[in-house]
Amino acid sequence: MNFMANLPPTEELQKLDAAHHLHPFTDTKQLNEKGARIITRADGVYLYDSEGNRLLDGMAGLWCVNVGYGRKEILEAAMRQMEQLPYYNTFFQTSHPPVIALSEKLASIAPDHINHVFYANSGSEANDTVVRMVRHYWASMGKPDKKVIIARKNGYHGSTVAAASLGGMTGMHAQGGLPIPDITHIDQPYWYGEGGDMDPAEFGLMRARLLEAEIDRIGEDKVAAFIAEPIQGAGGVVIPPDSYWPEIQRICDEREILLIADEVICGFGRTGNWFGTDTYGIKPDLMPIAKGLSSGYLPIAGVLVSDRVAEGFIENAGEFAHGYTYSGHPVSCAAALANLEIIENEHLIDGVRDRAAPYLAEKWAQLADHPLIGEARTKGLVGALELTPDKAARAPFAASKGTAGLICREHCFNNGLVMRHVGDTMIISPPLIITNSEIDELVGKAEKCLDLALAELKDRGLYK
Ligand code: PXG
Repeated sequence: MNFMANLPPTEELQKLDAAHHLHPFTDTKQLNEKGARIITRADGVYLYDSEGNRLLDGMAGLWCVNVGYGRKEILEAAMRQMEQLPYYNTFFQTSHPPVIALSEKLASIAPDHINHVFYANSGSEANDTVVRMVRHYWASMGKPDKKVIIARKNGYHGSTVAAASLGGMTGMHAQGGLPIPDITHIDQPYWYGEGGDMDPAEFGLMRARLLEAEIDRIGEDKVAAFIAEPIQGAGGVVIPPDSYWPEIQRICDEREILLIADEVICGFGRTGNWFGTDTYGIKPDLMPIAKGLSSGYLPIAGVLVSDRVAEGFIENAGEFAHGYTYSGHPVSCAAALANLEIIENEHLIDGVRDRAAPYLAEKWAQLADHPLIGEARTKGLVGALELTPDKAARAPFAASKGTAGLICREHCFNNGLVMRHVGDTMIISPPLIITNSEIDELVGKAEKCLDLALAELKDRGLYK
């Protein structure tokens, strides 16, 4: 059935969706009872559903639509490339203009010591590449025992077997027999949730030094790398105290291990610089990238590789028996190039740093006065609100984790705002093009929905 031209009623779409479509990260039984919300089009920072509702997309899709919806330049670039060369691979000693141009472009915007890229189609694939590349690198350098990758609890690196193993979500590990061997997890720098009475700076140092302790426990000769997101996104926008990253960098500099900064969310302007590593002054050896690389218009991802690793790898690794049919897909590369051009031509990153981020920070901070909010934090254009029934104690609700978050998210959805919840933390990551008046709208709606959530929590006896 092709109903793209003439859309059937919402109910019919929902029925068909329930009959044939298994959704990611979804309890299908629960969804099918309720019916999915059908998003039919989008423009700028707004989504429209099949019932004609307009929603402000506070999540930029899934942290990816950095340049906003409806950008004709990307559409036209993809169309031109489809006409010219819709597909060819990069496996058997061939290349093509869009992948060459994009690689050169990425080398120019990446930190100075990074000049190579290996392509994938999703952040998960990029992180699977990371695991194999890092282990094969050390083996090629004559150190095959350096296999262990240290990651973080509650980190998110994707959903494939290796990427979910790097991730520190225990609920994911429980499904499908993860993690794979030789991956360990240390505690995250989540001050609000785990810092107790400690000063944030002191807490940041303490959590960073867990890396040193873990390297000592395992033995430096067995550790290949440490991987972390500059800001933990899916884990609930965990913005580390300023003391955290410099200490991690010191440890990595002193030890023979690679530093991997997962830039899938932070990359391409989200924190007010090209990369989260620029914002935090980190010098990583590898950077997985995805999402904002094409603003989600087409799937494309990659691993940016430092000169140190690339040189050793090229010299010693021989054939790297790894790659995807669509590594460096020409149409995705053309879309990514057009996307990067928009980011540059419209000075979107300066706009985040100098205008949108400070404006959001000021408005968002005011939400901390709301009776339901224990902490309101932002960095660049990501933000989080911690819901609590007791601000002073940062106490959890007397209900299973996520109950209050879900209540709040539902009110947001029903009132024209997409704001996600991770447990009882509300999070946002709007498109970088968001204007100040759209930020006003976002924060105004968030406040209204906090009021509605508070009333419902009181009704249910969860807030006294
Ligand atoms: N690394 C990071 C830091 C991510 O946030 C991935 C890797 C995996 O990317 P792919 O393209 O394979 O999904 C991600 C993805 C959420 C949510 O609900 C977050 C992601 C994906 C899906 C949902 O916050 N991040």
